[in-house]
Amino acid sequence: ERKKKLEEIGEEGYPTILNPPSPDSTSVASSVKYHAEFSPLFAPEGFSLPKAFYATAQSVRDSLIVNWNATYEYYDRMNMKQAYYLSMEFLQGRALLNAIGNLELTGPYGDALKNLGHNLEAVASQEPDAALGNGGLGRLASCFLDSLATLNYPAWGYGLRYRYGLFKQQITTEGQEEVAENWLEICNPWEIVRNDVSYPVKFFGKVVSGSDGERHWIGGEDIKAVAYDVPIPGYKTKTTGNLRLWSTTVPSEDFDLDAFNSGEHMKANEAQANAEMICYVLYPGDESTQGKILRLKQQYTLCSASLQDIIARFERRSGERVKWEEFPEKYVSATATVHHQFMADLKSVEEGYLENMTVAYTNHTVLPEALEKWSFEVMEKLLPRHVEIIQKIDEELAHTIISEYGDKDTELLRKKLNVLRILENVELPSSVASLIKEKTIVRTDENEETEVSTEEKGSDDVDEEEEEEKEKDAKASKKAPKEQVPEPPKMVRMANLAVVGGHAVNGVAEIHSAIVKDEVFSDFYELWPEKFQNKTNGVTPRRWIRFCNPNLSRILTKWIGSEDWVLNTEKLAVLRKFADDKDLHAEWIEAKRNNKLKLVSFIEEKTGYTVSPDAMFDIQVKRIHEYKRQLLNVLGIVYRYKKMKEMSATERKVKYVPRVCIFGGKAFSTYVQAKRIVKFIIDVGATINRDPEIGDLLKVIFVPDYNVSVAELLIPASELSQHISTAGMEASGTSNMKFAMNGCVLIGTMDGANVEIREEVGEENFFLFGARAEEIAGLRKERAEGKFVPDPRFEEVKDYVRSGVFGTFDYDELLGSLEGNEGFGRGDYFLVGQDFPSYIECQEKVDEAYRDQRRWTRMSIMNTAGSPKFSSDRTIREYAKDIWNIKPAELP
Ligand code: T68
Repeated sequence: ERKKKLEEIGEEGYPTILNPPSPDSTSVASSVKYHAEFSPLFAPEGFSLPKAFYATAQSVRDSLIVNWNATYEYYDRMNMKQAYYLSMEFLQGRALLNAIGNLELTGPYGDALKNLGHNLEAVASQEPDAALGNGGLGRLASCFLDSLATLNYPAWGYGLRYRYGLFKQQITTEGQEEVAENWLEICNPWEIVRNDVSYPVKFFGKVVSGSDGERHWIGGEDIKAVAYDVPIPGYKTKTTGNLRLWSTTVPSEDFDLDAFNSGEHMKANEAQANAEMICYVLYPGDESTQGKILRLKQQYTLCSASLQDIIARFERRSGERVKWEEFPEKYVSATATVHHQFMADLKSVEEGYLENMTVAYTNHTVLPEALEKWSFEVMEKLLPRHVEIIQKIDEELAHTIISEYGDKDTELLRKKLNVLRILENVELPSSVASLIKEKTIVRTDENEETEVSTEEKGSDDVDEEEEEEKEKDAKASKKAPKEQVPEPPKMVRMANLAVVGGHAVNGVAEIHSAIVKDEVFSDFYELWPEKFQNKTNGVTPRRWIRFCNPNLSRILTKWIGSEDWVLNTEKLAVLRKFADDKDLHAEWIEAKRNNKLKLVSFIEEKTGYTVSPDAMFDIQVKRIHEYKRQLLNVLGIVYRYKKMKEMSATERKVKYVPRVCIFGGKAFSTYVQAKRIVKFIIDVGATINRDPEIGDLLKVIFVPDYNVSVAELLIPASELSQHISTAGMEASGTSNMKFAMNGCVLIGTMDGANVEIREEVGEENFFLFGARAEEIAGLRKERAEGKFVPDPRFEEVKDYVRSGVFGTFDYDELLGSLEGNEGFGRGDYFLVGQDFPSYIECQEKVDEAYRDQRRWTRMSIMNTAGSPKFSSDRTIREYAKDIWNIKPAELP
């Protein structure tokens, strides 16, 4: 079809793609100088590093805009189906080196800057990280954008333009401190504000029936979402994707001039402040009701503005005749992230065009606290019309459930309604309720029939019965009856809404997708098995090998024979042939050592500690979370330290390989236990690093403010990388893929993508330990029953910490969480004690393998060679084919 259309319109129908600053250093230099001179950001005199960065970025942006416009125009004319990736997070990191790398202009920019007195790397390091995300979820979204553009898929990302990204982390002897990340302080040189692209977004108000028979949402608070576009260059292609970020403000007529003139200055500004607040921070605290409302406002703003934009584009591209029934097939395949897919803001949902057709739901976590529920009352206030629509969807779902289970088993019907419904503790309309009542007549004995309505009983049966018993007891003892149990809160389960509304639901690694099907959404899976899929995550080999590890890239290109591996990671498998080649080994070791040397200086600069490049670099970097078990790692280090102290100098040199244990990661500001873990790591480091007896045999480093740029430095320098979550809890993990690609050997549990990495790189090249996902429930149960007998080494290590070796901080709350056997917060929910023995034994095997450098280098090569599957290009192709139904379209 496309070919035909091309013939019709002819090549002239398309804009000539200008060759932006032609790729020679003279033209690049003059473009940079132009921006340095005319950019209003800096005083005219001088050419400081920051000024050089902004001028360079603006010069690169010129090239991106030319390609962006051509791409946009092309999609417009071809009217092709486009995918939209909606995510509350995008963790883009720095863009300069990535952009000039993708445009193949690294050489000319390097030379031009040299002529202007600067070094490209130093200029690039001026760029603040765009940290509009927390971790894996946001970084995945950014890798996807890179692959989409590189593979010429017509696709855009939609997100929010947070004024403050993820906080900056400062590390002191007290632990973590958070400082606001003012990433827009100078300006974001990559974005293009589209003041002509804005949409109204409404909150609160009420719904009335109009004379046209329709329901209308009126009154309330109106804000305006304005589009900011960030061009996303593909690698070696003109296709330039787009990340459209919404910023919120008031419609201009909303400024209260009267209030202002009568001296009420703050009041005049109130609406403005309220609107702008929505995009102020990423994940505003949601402990207060106000915080909850703000988060819901954020999620709704993203969905509402993006959908209005998508629909406006559809209408515009359709010309005179808008065929709504074509919308799903021709246009949208929005993939929404986590619980943010609140898509009911469409008349078309009611008309049935969009539902089940165009929205796909990707689940990224099985942690119960992340499967978000909204208070029905809060939602009713904030989005009254949507709640009506949700009720309608919920009612339809109830009918589906009744027709599926109603005639079989009344207990089952009740159970299914309880788990599957979108609305929790909310009554169904009387017509449906009576239908259910009809179906749920329970025989209590042979002569008597009792009616039990689902709404009255449901999961609270036991409590109510107990309550009655207690009342009887109270009467008998002539005491006043106890107060009634408060009504259970009415909630909207967003994940259920997403499963019901999505045409596809997927997990992000094989094991996670199995858990999604068989545990988290097993009842939905029974209802609609065809919806469920797996799409194993991936990462972009451009940023995560080619640009962050030039030393390794040169080796790969040389041994593979060309640079094709950047686009076809399958080629990496060629390395297997040379896994024992002495020359490759020598080059491989040298590249790793050079990367380690860079990290040594960075560590010294950031922490003041000097570490030896001859030691093994053992790294765990990720968000600090109990389930990710940084605590297991650090307790393992403590155990190692204690054993070293018990030995003679010679003994410990024979037994242990010198190691630098590096941690990095941020703890959510209100997550107390995670912050204690940070403090603990710092204290352990403070003691060990200053112990003259230990010297270079063991160092413990906490790298402050871990972010994308720091990862780009750490990953290439790493030799052992830890992915040690409690099995079944890490949906996928994506840094494990980056480490493997960069020739790093993994130690890990059978969790997330570890399972597939191990399969690809070979068991002998992966250090596996710990309980399996299918054992976890049983182990927790045993634990709760007091049957768990801790390993004496685990007790020993905790006692050692308690003895005060690492300072006077009270670690009782932290260690206490690993003890006892009752519930969350205690009773070692994440099974650190359970896995401790197998972990330390596995670490001994690591030492043994590392001591044999030939064996280790082979393992390292096999990890890179085994990583082709983990390119996000593969992931994106699978999504495009199996879920989104979009095709690549290269610009003519
Ligand atoms: C991560 N999820 C998974 N956040 O933890 C990680 N956030 O295993 C996986 O590799 C990655 O997603 C990409 O798929 C997150 O970072 C969430 O899932 C989440 C959920 C609700 C609220 C906030």
